[in-house]
Parts: sequence; structure tokens; C-alpha cells
Amino acid sequence: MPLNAKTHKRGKRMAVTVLSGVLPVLLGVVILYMQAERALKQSTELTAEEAIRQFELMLDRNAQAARELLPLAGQNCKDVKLALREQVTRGPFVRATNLVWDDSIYCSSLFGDYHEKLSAGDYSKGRLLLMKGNLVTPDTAILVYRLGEGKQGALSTLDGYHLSNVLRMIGRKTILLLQVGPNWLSADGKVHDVALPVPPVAESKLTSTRYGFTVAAGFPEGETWRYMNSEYPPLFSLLIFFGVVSGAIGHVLQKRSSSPSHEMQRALEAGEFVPYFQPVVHGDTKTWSGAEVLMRWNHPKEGLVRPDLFIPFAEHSGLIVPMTRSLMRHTAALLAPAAASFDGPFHIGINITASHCKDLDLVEDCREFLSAFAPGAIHLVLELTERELIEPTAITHQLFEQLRTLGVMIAIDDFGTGHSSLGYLRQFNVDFLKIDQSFVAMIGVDALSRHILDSIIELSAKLDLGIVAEGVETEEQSDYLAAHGVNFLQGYLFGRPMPGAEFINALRHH
Ligand code: G
Ligand code: G
Ligand code: MN
Repeated sequence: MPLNAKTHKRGKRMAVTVLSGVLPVLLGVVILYMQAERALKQSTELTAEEAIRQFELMLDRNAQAARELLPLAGQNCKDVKLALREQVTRGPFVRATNLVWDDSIYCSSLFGDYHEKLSAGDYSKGRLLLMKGNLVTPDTAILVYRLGEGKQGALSTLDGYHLSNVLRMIGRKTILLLQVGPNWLSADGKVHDVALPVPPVAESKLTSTRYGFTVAAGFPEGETWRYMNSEYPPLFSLLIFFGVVSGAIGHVLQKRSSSPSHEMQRALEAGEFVPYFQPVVHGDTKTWSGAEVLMRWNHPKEGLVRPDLFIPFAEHSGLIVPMTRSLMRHTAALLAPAAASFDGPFHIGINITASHCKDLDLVEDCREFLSAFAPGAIHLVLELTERELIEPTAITHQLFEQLRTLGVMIAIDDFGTGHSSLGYLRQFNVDFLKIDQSFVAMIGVDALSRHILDSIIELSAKLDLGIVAEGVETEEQSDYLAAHGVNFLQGYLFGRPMPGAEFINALRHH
């Protein structure tokens, strides 16, 4: 469309194309990201479950040792220390055992007689205590399992080495932590007493129903992207492919939707094509004898668009027929209420293209137009440009016959610029010739043009045709044409094309 603001439009179209390509890709990446998070979450859940299972297996052994030793609590240490040592040698995870009487450790598998206060409150749920170390190995974490009944008590200690081993082996890429009461153990074997850190990605926390300890699993920052990078390259390629396809579809759809014919179809439905009226006056009295209807496009963004800019597109796409139909309806609706003030038949000229004459629909359009006015109030004049002549066929003969019967008149527009023959003029029963404005402009300027003008006037008189001179701008032109018997004049001297309301208003004053 040769309208302005073109670059602005192109930028917008470009942006929509890019968006229609990028949006699906972005959406796809978001979905993949969520999928990756879910996969990682499942993985940490499995890892935590497995860690719980392993820890419970180890603690089972310690629990059994404590159970077997508990009845011995209270007996003399000398008599039972062998039994304590036997438990240590029997189970792989039992590092040491102790007996307790009345909240006091009094016998140990390592030292035999031994004395240390036991504060049962330190034990999580009275059962488990995670320590940084003990007297023998101050730097090795230990997990103590406690069993107590009345004054009797038995302790069984699990070496932290086994625990951190499990955290390392099962965890691998996962961050895995074991929490017992307020303390927690990391995979490096260290015990911490600060708050348990929350792994940033896909955190899962699981608590053992049997022993009450908790395992926290998760991944370090950025793991989701790393996971996507290693697992999803084929899906990424597919996404890019979809992005390109969708961008291309967006581009094509826009191209189609912003094509001139599509834009005009929209404008037609929105009623943006409106009639302007240019008065035609009598050559002698200069009173208004009629008007030519000139189409304007009242574009919402471009403003008023002249027909030279869009009529060629409309003709090319065939939209000119429904556009002209709409223009005729519009014109009838505007002029019919004012028709009572017309004295004598008022000439209303409508420009018609050759493509409108291919079938008989034009007859119906004219019939509808005429029915809006009282009989005899107007003369409908169809202006056919001389530049594109209508081919005489059976249909066109029928068409012009029926138009004549209806009382519709025919004018040859832009006369002198084309090449219609006398035969042609007779064949289509032409009523008026409209002398092209280029000849009128030459009055008093160019002798040859004036000769052509004189011959046209002479010819029309001989053929008994009405004659309309277009583009009359000066008094000199007007006087010359009137003196040579031109019946009708049209041009800026008498009035410019104007909107319907303005035209009706002006008509009242003439
Ligand atoms: O008024 P003006 O600049 O508008 O007209 C420009 C050209 O557009 C003229 O050649 C005129 O014949 C043509 N034109 C104006 N209105 C119509 C119309 O409704 N249909 C057709 N086919 N041509 C028109
Ligand atoms: O349908 P046609 O091609 O005759 O359309 C008439 C065209 O001439 C329209 O574009 C109209 O605006 C224009 N026009 C009408 N009167 C004058 C005039 O006095 N001078 C000039 N230059 N153009 C005119
Ligand atoms: Mn015209």
C-alpha cells in the first residue's frame, strides 16, 4: 500500500514475526525447565529414600546390640564387659557399647570400668545422639544409640565413617545431609550444630519413621541448567526448529493479512469508503445541475486517502465492484432526503470500471439506487473511462439494454485521452462525453489542444451528445466553454469535491 508510515509498519511486522518465533521457544524452554526440575526432584527423593534405608540397616544392628545388652545393666562391670566386647566384634557397625545404671555410664567395651554422667535429654527422642567425637577419637563423628528401661540403660555407638560414606556414595552429585536432633553430618564426615542448610535446587527432606533422624537431599545452584544442557540437546534442536517454523508462519500470515486487498476488505466492512461530491453546473446559467461522486477512503490511521492510491488495487482484486455498490448505497442514503429540493432532474455521476460490466449485477445496483429517489428526481449517469474500454459481448449488450430501459445514462469519462471510435459511442448508446481536464487546461495556452477541444465539442453536437468539461479552474476557461456551447462544467472554479453534509448544505444555497 503506497501510504505513509510504512517503515513504522514494517518495524511492527518484524517485531510480530520475531515474537511468533521466539515465544514458542521461550515457552518450550520454560516447560523443559519445569520438566528438569521435576526430574531432579524425583532423583533427590529417591536418593533420600535410599540413604534412609541404609542408615536404618546400620542402626538395626546397633539397636539389636543394645537390646541384647540391656538386661545386663546393673550387673558388675567385671562380669559383663566381655559381653560388651562380644557385641563390638560381632557387628560391623557397632564400634563401642556401654552400660548405664541410673543415668550414669559405668561400664564400657573399651575401658571396662568407666564413669561418666549420661544426660538422656541430649538424645533426640531419647534414642539418638550425633556427636563430633569422643574421648578416644575426638575428630571422628559418632552416632550413639540409646536404650533405657527404668534405671537400666545400654548404649551402642555407630562410627561416623560409615555414615559419611553412605552420604558420599549414594549422594554422588547430590548434596546429602543427615540430621539427628540439632546436629547434622555432611558427606565430609563433619558434624555441625548450626541450622541445617537448605540445598537450593530440588530439595527433598525425609524422616525415618523408625529412628526419627532426617535426611535432606538437593542440588547446588544452577543444577537445573546443567541438567538441561546434558539431557535435552535434542529437544532444544526441536524447539529451535518449531521456533523457525512458527516465525515463518507468523511472517506469512501477517503478509497476507496486511496485503492491500485484505486491508481494503476490512475497510469495506468497516464502511471506510465514503462518497465526496463535486458539483457540475449548467454551462449557461452556472446553476448546479448535478454532481460527480468521488470515492474517498476515510482511513483510521492514514486519514483521507485519494482514490488514485487505492482504486488500482481495488480493480486488481475485484473489490472495486462491492466498493462501488457500497458507495452507491451510501450516496443514495445521503442524497435521498435532500432530493425534494432538486429542481429538475439532478445528475448524479458514478464512476464505473469495466470489470463492473462483466455481468448483469450492475443493473440491480442501479435499480436499487434509483428506488431510493422519487421517479424523475434524478438522472443516474455511469461514467466509464475512455482509457479502459468495455468489450462488446452478448452480455454487455444485454447489460446496456437493461440500463437504458431503467433510464440510466452513460458518460465517457476522460474523453480525448483514449481511443474510442464513433462506432463504439453508438454501440453503447452514450449520452455524455466528459472532456478530459488536460484539454481544458490548454485553453488560451496551446493552439493544437484547443483544436482537439473544438473538434470534440463539434463531434458531440453532431452526435447529439451532452458534453461536460472537467477541470474548469478559471473564468477564461469557463467563458470559452460556455461560448462554444458546452452544456455542463465541472471544476474547482465551481466547487471542489466535498463531503456529503457539506455538499447538501451548499446545494441549498444554489
Ligand atoms: O477526485 P479525484 O482525485 O478523486 O479522483 C481521482 C480518480 O479516481 C479519478 O480518475 C476518478 O475517476 C477516480 N475515481 C474516483 N471515485 C471513483 C469510484 O468510485 N470508482 C472508480 N472506479 N473510480 C473513481
Ligand atoms: O473521474 P475523473 O477522472 O474525471 O475524476 C475527476 C478528477 O479531477 C478528480 O480527481 C477530481 O478531484 C479532479 N478535479 C476536479 N476538478 C478539478 C479542477 O478544477 N482542477 C483539477 N486539477 N482537478 C480537478
Ligand atoms: Mn469521473
